[in-house]
Amino acid sequence: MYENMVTARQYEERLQEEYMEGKQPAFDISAGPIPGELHLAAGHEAAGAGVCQHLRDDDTVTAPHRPHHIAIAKGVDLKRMTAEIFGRESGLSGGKGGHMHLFDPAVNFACSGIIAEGCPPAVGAGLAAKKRNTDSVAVAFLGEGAIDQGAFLESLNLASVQNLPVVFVVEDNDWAISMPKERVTDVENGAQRADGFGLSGARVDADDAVAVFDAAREAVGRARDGNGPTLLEVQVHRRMGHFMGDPEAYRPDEDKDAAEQRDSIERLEADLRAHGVDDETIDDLRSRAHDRVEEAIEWAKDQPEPDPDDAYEDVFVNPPSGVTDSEPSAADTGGDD
Ligand SMILES: Cc1ncc(C[n+]2csc(CCOP(=O)(O)OP(=O)(O)O)c2C)c(N)n1
Ligand SMILES: [Mg+2]
Repeated sequence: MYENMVTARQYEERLQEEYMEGKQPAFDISAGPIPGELHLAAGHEAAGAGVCQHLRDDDTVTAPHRPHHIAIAKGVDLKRMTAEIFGRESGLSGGKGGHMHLFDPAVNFACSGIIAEGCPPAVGAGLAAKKRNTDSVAVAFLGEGAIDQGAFLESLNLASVQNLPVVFVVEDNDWAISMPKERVTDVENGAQRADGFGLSGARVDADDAVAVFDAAREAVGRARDGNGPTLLEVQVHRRMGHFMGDPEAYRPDEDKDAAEQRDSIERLEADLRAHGVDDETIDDLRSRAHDRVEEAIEWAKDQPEPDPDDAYEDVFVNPPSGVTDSEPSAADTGGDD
């Protein structure tokens, strides 16, 4: 878990450097080697690592717009993920998805920029696992800003009534862009939502990665044993702006300072040391993470850009046989008048 979390943090620190190239002095979001938005997950790492530690490749994970720590913990190919973020041809989706739309069927991972969008597909994956009589599970990660979304609430209900092997993991970082949680949701503990849908609910603090691990073991175990879904809310901290370039004028300094002071990586490191893990082992894990990150970034930057002629490839599904590209007939458009 520690290696996973350090990899995610170091990876994002490097992405941040690459991202800022060419974007200053006035922030130009379209400039540089990574054009477009970039949402970093520093402060969320324990949620991804603690949950995914219990998952196998055949388990499904859907993640939101802040996906890197979860993708890394799920075992998404770091090189191809990086190439995707840099918009290169060898990226997971040929460079057409970017950082919010990573998709890796090898480990059943997908994410989306539409909040709560991952919930229904996770329920679908849970239903498929049940119908196929496998013990695979599905986990949907979402932010606390998405817990009033219909897609989430309907998914809770369906997973519960059908007793599906699904775990919903809400990463509560207290903010949805510039909107503080208490202004939009009238429950302090989002896991209470579980009561209204008849599933198990629990809330843990991600400052303590081991507590996340323990809660996730129970939730994933319940799903794998056929005992139904769980809603797990994990308190995390947003150490950065909502996205790179966010001036965070709305955010009190104390809130940001508090987020920076509670670091789950430092806490886990202290726990490991207290359990006798020595400096050499910690250094080894950190340098393995460092080398992996550097290798992925160097590899990705060396990959070719996509051919502009392929811009429309893989954007829509191929039309079913019998459907052609010809002009619609008068009948299709409702007649001549
Ligand atoms: C359906 C939908 N509505 C609005 C948005 C715009 N949007 C992007 S991120 C975000 C806030 C998300 O907050 P939260 O779910 O708490 O995740 P966090 O960014 O804090 O990790 C919103 C409203 C969106 N992507 N999708
Ligand atoms: Mg949030």
